[in-house]
Amino acid sequence: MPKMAGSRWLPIAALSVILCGGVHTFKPFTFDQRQISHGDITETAILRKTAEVCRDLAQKEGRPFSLTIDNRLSASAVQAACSPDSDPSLLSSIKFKAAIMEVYVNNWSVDLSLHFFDAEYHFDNEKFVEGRNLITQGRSIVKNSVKEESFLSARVTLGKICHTLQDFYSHSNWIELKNQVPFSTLIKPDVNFINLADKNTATCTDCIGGNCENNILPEILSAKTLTSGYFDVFSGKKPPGKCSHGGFFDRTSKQKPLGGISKDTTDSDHGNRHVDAANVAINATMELLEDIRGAIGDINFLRLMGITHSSVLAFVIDTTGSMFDDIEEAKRVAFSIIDSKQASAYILVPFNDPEFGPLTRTTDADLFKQRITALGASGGGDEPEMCLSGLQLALTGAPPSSEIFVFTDASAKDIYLKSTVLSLMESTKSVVTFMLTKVFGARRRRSNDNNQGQQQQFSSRVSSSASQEYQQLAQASGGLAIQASKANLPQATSIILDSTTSALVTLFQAVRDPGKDEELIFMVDPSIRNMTAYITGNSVTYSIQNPLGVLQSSAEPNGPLGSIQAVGNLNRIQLNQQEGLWKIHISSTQPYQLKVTGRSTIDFIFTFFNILMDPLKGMELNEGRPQVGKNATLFLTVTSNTPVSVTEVLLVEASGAGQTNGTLQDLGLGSYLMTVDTMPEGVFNVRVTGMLASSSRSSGTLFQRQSNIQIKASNLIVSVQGTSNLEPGVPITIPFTVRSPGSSPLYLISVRDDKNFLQTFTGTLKLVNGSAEGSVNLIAPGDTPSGTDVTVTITAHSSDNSDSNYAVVRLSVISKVTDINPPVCQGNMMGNCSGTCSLSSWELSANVTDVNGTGVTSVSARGGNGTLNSTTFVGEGGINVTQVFYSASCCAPDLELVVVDAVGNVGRCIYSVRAPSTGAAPSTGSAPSTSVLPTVPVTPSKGAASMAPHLSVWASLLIILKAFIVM
Ligand SMILES: *[C@@H]1O[C@H](CO)[C@@H](O)[C@H](O)[C@H]1NC(C)=O
Ligand SMILES: *[C@@H]1O[C@H](CO)[C@@H](O)[C@H](O)[C@H]1NC(C)=O
Ligand SMILES: *[C@@H]1O[C@H](CO)[C@@H](O)[C@H](O)[C@H]1NC(C)=O
Ligand SMILES: [Ca+2]
Ligand SMILES: [Ca+2]
Repeated sequence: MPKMAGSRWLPIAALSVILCGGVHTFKPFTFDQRQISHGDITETAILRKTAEVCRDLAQKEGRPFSLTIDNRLSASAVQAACSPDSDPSLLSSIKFKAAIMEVYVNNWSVDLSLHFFDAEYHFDNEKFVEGRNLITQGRSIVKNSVKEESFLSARVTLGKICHTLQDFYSHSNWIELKNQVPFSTLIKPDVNFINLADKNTATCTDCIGGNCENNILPEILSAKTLTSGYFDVFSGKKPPGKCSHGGFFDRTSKQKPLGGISKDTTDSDHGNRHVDAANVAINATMELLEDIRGAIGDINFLRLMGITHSSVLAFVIDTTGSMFDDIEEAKRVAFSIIDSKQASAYILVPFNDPEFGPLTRTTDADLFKQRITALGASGGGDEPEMCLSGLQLALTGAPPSSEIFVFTDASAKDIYLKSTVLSLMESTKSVVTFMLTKVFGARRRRSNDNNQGQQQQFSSRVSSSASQEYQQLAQASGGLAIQASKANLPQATSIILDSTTSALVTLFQAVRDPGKDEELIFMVDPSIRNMTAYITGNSVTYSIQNPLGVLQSSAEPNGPLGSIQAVGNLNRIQLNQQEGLWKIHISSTQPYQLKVTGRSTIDFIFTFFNILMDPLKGMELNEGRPQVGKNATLFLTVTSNTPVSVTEVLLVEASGAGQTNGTLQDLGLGSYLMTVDTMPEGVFNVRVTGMLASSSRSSGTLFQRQSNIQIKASNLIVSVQGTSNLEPGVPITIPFTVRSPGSSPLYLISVRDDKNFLQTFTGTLKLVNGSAEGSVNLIAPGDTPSGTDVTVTITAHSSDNSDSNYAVVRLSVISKVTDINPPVCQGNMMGNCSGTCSLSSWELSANVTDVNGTGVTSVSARGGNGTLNSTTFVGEGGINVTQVFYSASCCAPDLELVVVDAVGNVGRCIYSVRAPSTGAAPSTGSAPSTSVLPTVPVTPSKGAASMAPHLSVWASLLIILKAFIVM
């Protein structure tokens, strides 16, 4: 039976409109402001929780914190509140926004994958135990991934479990049971479910006409019995008397009892509770985030959310015999960046031949200094070295959108990894710059160059074809291939210092091969600081004109527009500030590349979506290259610390003047959707143009940004369905599909991973009716630590190698978790706080234990600013006890101890010396499993801010499906 897919939380409305002939009234680009989507819920929860973490850190450090934490926060406001020491005009929130986007795109992917049909992923069919298992297992992965510094993997899993958690509030009767707080049992595997409806218990009567109030049976409501709607696209079967999900796709709701109870949209059967459900889902998401925060700590929580305003320093260094000078120079640059605190994380990958790696990834500057100091230059044998193997490790290990620098003087022996490296660049959007040095003959070869002039003859180990390969890789990512002599390298490395400054943006870039006489024009807005242009190429001459008409030629190192530094094939031009249209007139017949950067808070990130509909497998979200000749959807987020609006998004030809326009839709909160009708062939950058609201001008000012990464479309699609996690020692198979309408039926598959877990894979695929399936088999060794991630790149090439596409899969290794109980506390409070608070103090002495568990690994204090000390001893029965002493002024009467065990179970012990309040006890879903002394009642603040939902991405993504569905 052909399967079809629809939606759960929001898109069902959009789809059913399409399918029910509502096409005539459905306006694809006018979105319904009343709906709150998974994306809205996730983003709101992350913004609020992140703001709370920063507020608590400020409190701990005695700093003021003035941000009001409600549902209307913006990423730039939270970023600013979290970065009190930064210059706000150079404080970009792009990494924060990118992290949020990574989380919610993975949240969506649960609906756009095989899991669409799996009830437990959506808390359908009363699968409460199974749904909770997904959440708590996923939560362990998140915590372990963070421990291993695999933040991207942590976000992937976090997004998925947020989906399941949020669906509970839409698909169960929790809201109808008049609960206004999250159901904490969903994140507490040690608490038993009570009052679940039995399989034989009827729960519903008919709901006819939609938005029905009373189809849940009165005895279910009065006994507070928990149930959820059944959902089935195919058979429509459900146990007798059970509630359904409801909506167009759910055939169970066409059986008695008719109708459903979902709150996915305001148009759902229980749509009048949509907003209530979404608001509790926001708080439930925050509760999950709070639990994760407890286990990983505040600093790691902020790193997980991308709240870091300094960059990552990522070096891939050739350590073969001739590299002594280069390594010394890399060391010097790294030390200077570390000492000026320009980077917050460091990545180092050495490569040699045949060895490469290991990857060092650390936030510890001293460790990085040690590792880079320990590098020596030796070995390597023949000329080519394992450069791309090293680069592959860096691309998979570095955060997305990193700047990676490769130092080498040799060609790549592993050039067969080129397509893998390109795929990883595209999927991570990291920028790779090559520092290619040339050896003066004396070092390795005979030479005739004793003259010191510019006309020196180089003797390069890098052959010209190899340097072309590096150039292609650099350009594809938006980086540069810089060629310098070893002696000149120190002048060329200023580019590394440039690109580790904060708020770095790309204004313009172009490549030409061959060059021609041409004028290139770009727009500079008033937010831009430290504008720098880079031109790489041999014998390139140019002149630059600023918006006032002032000229400077390449022959003037210090002119009216700025200073030019020429070294090797690189011209670095630091330009004085001047907003308006700049022109660079380049005359050269040689290939060249131009890139213009600056510092600004206005930046953007994007991803292409292919929405696939497979008659056998359902719907799928695919993030590979878009398809040639088909419509393509680009999801885009813009950040800025001042109000901006995007007016145009173009695909601009990387090596020519061609441009492709699309339809732009504003989704709110800085997000946009751009749809290109027909994806052209060729290589493109994304260019975003918009308006900067300016207080001094009535009309506003234009800004322009360009993507670093080059995009190209493909005739084929490689997609991976329903990936799972890896258990140490247990083999898994990842099935993948290659689809192409093209004429070439034979495809060559290459599969690579960064951990050597790969066993076998399908090497060639012959497409039948435009598609074929293959598989990849992996195994993680038995001793692989939980939280290790592996990045698998599956690339398909047409047999003539003219076309390729890829899928990048990230999997996490997770061992079975048997300890599900958080540590517990037993404490005594001492002191008398009845008088003037500043004159008295109180103390707590508590024993923290994790009986039969993995042991207490951390105890921290939240809320108070007293002093905390702890010691451990072996108590009765040989149990390890962590003894905690806390003392604080009576003016700080509250304390929350956060106690964590070795697998990340978080317990909270709440103490207060306030007079017990007479307010009602909080109606949480389950009692805390820790011993609690007088508790501070949780009083919900009045006037909870109304959601300002941004428009649903879904509504518009799904219009794309129209074509599939009517077929
Ligand atoms: C969510 O939590 C906030 C406090 O964190 C509270 O003010 C609000 O009322 C809660 N909303 C719901 C719907 O529970
Ligand atoms: C950026 O420009 C400012 C002046 O506008 C200058 O003081 C500063 O040194 C520059 N920073 C860098 C990293 O070039
Ligand atoms: C996408 O392309 C199909 C034809 O391939 C067309 O029917 C559909 O309307 C297009 N969708 C959009 C949003 O342009
Ligand atoms: Ca070699
Ligand atoms: Ca435990």
